[in-house]
Amino acid sequence: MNTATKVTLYGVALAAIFGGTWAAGAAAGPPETPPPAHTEAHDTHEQAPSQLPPGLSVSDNGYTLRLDETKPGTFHIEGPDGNPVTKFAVEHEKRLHLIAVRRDGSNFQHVHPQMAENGTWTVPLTFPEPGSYRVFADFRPESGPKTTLGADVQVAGDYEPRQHPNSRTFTVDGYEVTLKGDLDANAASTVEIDIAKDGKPVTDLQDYLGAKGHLVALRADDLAYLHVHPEQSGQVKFAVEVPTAGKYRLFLDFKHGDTVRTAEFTLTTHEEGGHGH
Ligand SMILES: [Cu+2]
Repeated sequence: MNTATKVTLYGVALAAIFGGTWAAGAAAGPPETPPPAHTEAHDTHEQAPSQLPPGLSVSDNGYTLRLDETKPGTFHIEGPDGNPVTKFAVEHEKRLHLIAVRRDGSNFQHVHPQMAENGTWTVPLTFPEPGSYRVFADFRPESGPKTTLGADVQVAGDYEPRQHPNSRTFTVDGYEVTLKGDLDANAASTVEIDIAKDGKPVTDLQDYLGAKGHLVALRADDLAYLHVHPEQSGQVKFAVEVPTAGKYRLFLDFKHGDTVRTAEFTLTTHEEGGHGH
């Protein structure tokens, strides 16, 4: 592949990944700057503010995550008018998904808070170990775009960060969970997950959040929260939009025997011409 082709593909991938952001930005931004028909590599620096991956900011698209400092499981989403948002669209069967993970990529939790009429959300959220945690709220207001906001919560005590070497297999409660597929930078990558128990494939997974499992993918260096879509009904298969080369933490929630369990993986993007697998 020559350099010109690479640059073009890079631009196409960026346009595909950030197409939604462009549309939202164009609607809110000055009318004299329409989005370009195609994206050149040299334009990248001009796009930085609106094209960051989701989850890196406490405030985005006019919405702000307001955690109750004394009770991190209590919070509201402040809307563009400064008031708590009370109307949310249902996505993956819930109006809001709350994810908590320590900054070292450990202690992942995915819970579904309840909202009071005034827009205050609550969920029992406990942090099992000291450290700095990232809390993400993933939602779509009825009158706004899909948004993921993140805020930090500090849990006092001696913090011993963990290393997460690359790993494609995880065992939880006797379930052996294996991730297949590679992550490619600047692209939508497909990963598929096999689940076995006692050496036999589990073929009767229950639906969870409208699919055969729910995947959260985070960029290890900054916990950017990637776009992930279930690819096919009936399979544990996902498209993951990977913005940059590097290491990623992936967390799969799956349901079997009426219990939701989480498997976690660490992948580094596939290097062209490398020895990834
Ligand atoms: Cu959820």
